[in-house]
Formats: sequence, structure tokens, C-alpha cells
Amino acid sequence: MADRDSATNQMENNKKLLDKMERLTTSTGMPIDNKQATMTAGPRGPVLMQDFVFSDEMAHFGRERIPERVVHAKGAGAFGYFEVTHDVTKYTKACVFESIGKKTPVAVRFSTVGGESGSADTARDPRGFAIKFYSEDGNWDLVGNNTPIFFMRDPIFFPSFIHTQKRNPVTHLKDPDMFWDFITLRPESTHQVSFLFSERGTPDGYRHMNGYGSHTFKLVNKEGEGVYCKFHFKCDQGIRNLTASQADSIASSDPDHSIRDLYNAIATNNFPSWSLKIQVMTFEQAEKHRDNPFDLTKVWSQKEFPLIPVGKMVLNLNPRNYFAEVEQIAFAPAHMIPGIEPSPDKMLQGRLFSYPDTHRHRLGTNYLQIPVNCPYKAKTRNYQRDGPQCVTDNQTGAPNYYPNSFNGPTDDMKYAQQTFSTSGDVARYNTKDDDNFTQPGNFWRNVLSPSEQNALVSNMAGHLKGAQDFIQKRAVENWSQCDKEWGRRLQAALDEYKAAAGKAATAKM
Ligand code: HDE
Repeated sequence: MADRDSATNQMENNKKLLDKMERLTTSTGMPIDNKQATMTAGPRGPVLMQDFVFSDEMAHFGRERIPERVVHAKGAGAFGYFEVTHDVTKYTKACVFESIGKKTPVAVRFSTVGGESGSADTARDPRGFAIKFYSEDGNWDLVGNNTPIFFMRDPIFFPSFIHTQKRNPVTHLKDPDMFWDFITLRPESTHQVSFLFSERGTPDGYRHMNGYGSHTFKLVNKEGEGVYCKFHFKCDQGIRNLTASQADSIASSDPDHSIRDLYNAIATNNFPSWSLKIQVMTFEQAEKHRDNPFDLTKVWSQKEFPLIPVGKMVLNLNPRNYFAEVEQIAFAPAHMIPGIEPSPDKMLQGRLFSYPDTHRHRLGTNYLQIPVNCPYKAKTRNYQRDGPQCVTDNQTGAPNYYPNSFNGPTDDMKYAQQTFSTSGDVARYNTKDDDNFTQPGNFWRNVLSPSEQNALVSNMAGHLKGAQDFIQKRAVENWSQCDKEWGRRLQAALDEYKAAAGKAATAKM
């Protein structure tokens, strides 16, 4: 039908690819005689135990679901390539950046964070922006967001923070006390919460937002020299956000707005693209800098550390099957390649452990054998064997221990990570009182227009009004420390809500 979009018309389009109907089988490949009735003793039943057609189908159906991602459960995926446009080999030997014009296949998954897999795409939330580069030196995953910062600087808080975004364990409802209580007790979240309640918290689909590696990473070149680096994917379509009322209205009219938008754009050859730029900081600059360059709640000034162009990422292929290629895709910040290494960023270090751990739970020990996760450009050769759902040749007759005298795969020091030294007293350092308010203050004064400031205050107050008074008070105190005027206007907006609620209560009496 000409008036239907590509996503809506998917089955009709696919029909043209199926030139003839194939025979229907059980999962063992046995042809089926009649799939429109169970096998029964007489027309009124009962069903026979020997009806394998039925039990085969029903048993598989009962196991169709895998655990959804504990965060970033709702998302959309696509495939394409990354192409180098500028030479950055003086910073990194990573093979994806080795020469101008080099193309590396990529898989991308965009997501919301807090909601379940059926939640609305236009929710106020950061957006995940995860990229898998299939390189000759293995898969490199850059698992970022659409914001260059995050709510915390110590990974110990992540499970608690996420609990405050999810449902109250008793009521199974979202709880305004939980959210505002936590973030006001941990003021390092002020910067990211400020972004979240601006219109950047509700992007218009996934094609109109930037992506950021967010953390500080380390790049190492062929000579073994290193620099710290941040990755920025600048959206070539232009940034487009929704107002709070647009987001609410789309949430009820088309909760899958962002998935549909991405699918249709690619299906109609309107391929979205992003330009990769990096910021670079030397180790010496990092040591002397006034801010901690490994603090994920802060940005690096682009005046001090200008953006350096690197390349372009284009998404030109929709998934052939959502479950196989999007639900099962598994990203991990620990999936790096030679030339790209972790920095001391505590959040990054915490994530290095967490992702492969959750994949083993969600997808199984052999999650890297699933085709979309398999490092197909590099040959996986190691001493890992067996495990549930091992679907490869299990490395056939090669030795399964190391070292060995039978030509098993060998290591090579040329792939060693950069040597670095570290020092400091081992302790748990509470970073609550690091500078939490300077950068959000700059965001308020220097980045937002007056109308964007109004929207931010109104969005914050509209949500904060549901929390108890003592929590509201703490929020106003925190935001007053970013900028007195901001705190004053937030208080005024909350007072208006209180006055309106008072009037409504009097009218009811
Ligand atoms: Fe994640 N995060 N995260 N995160 N994250 C997950 O991994 C985690 C953080 C991000 O499309 C989980 O496979 C910890 C920052 C994206 O499949 C989980 C910490 C950033 C995705 C997890 C963070 C992200 C995830 C859930 C703090 C941006 C979706 C399922 C220490 C820079 C990837 C899964 C996809 C997913 C843990 C913080 C981005 C539980 C422990 C910061 C884009 O492992």
C-alpha cells in the first residue's frame, strides 16, 4: 500500500522476497501435515501425548523471553560503517583509524535508559548511543550516551541510582521521593540532572542527537606514546529536541516513535550520519589541570581542548531481525582494541567489569558466538572451550591448554598495553564535596537561552513538586549553588504549584 510507511509495510515488502512458500516443519525439520489442529482422540479431544508438533511449538514459546537489559531495555538498532576522514595516527595505532578512507563495519544500538522494553521512546531520560566496530583486531565497543557527562563519578552508586529511576518495590510505581532524594543527597548528579530537565532530555528520535564516549579514554600510538581522549559523535542531521508537551503527546500517540523514525529513514535511503571528533589531553596537562580529567560529571573545555576531526559514521542497513540482531547485541566498554585503552576514570573501571558479567547472565557464557556479537573480522583463537550453547566448531582439534608444543595460538608482546605507574593510599574516597556546581552554573548562564531556562525550570518544578517538602528544599539549595537566580526561580515555580494545590483543596471543601 503506497500510503503506508516502510516500517508498517514490512511484511508486504518481505512477501516479495519469498518467491515460493516453503514447507512448514517442526524445529527438528520434520515436515508438518496440518498446523491448524492439535492431534486428538476424536473431534472433542483429549490431546495426545504423541503430538510433537504441538509440544515442540508450545515448549519453545514458553522460553521465548530472555531477561531484558536491567537498564537501556528499550532500543533500536542499525548497521553501517565508519570511515576515516582525517589522520590521527600520531595519537593512536588503533586499526580502525589506520588510514584515511578506511571503512570499518559498525552496529549501533540507541536506547532510553530507565523504562522497561515497552516504555515510551519520548521519556525524559538520557539516550544510549552504543557502537560496535568490527575491526581486524577484534570488536571495539564504544558504549556511550547522548550526553558527555553522567550522574555520578563513583560506580559504587550505580545500582542505587538506577533503583531510584525504577519502580517503588511496594507500589510498583515511579516514586518522586526516591529520585529527588537520591540526587539531592549526591550533588555530583546536579550537572547531568540539569541536562536531563532541559529540552536535551527529550530528543526527537535517535537521528537528531549527538553521541559521546563520555569517559576519558587513553589513546596509544605505534611508538607507545599515549594521550587521554574523549570521543564526540556530532549529528549531521542537526539536533532536534521535543518540548515536554510534544514528548507527552507522542508518548501516547506513538510510543515507538524513535524506533519507527530510524527504521523508516534507513528503509527510504535517508541514511543518518555522525561526524567523529576527539579531544586530546596530554598526561602532563592532565596532572596539572584544575579539574580531575577523569571525573565523568564534568566536560573538558573545548576552548582548552579543541575538537579534532576524525571520521564519519553512516547507518545504511536496518536489522534483518530485531531479536537476533538488536535484542541479542551485547556491548561492553571492556571490548577494546590495541591503541585504545582505559583511563583511571573510576566509572569506566566499574563498567569494565559489569557489562560482560550481565551478558553472561542475559545471553549466556558463549554470548560472543552469537553472530551479531562475533568478532568476525578477527579470528577468535584461544583456549576457551565448551559451555552452554556452544555453536561454533569449538576450535576443532587445536590444543586446549597453554603453553603447548602443538602449534596452538601464541601471544605477542607487540600488543602489550602501555605501561603506566600508579600511586596513592588505598582507601574509599568519598567525592561528594568535589566541585559539583561550577559547570552546571556555566550551563545555565552561558549555554541556555532565556526560553530554554524557562523550560528547564518548568520541567524541573513539574517533576520535583511530587517530592516531599524537605527534599524540595534540598534541591533548591543545590541549584542555588549553581546560580542564585536558578534557585530563586525554581522555588518560585514550586510555590506556584503549592498555591494552585491549596486553591484546588479549598474549592473542594
Ligand atoms: Fe551502562 N549498563 N552502566 N552506562 N549502558 C548497561 O549493560 C553500567 C553508564 C550504556 O544498547 C547494562 O548490556 C554501570 C554510562 C548504554 O545494549 C549494564 C555503570 C554510560 C547501555 C550497565 C553504567 C552507559 C548500557 C545493562 C556505572 C554512558 C546499553 C544491559 C558504573 C557513557 C547498551 C547491558 C546496549 C547498558 C552497567 C553507566 C551507557 C547493567 C555499572 C556512564 C548505551 O551492564
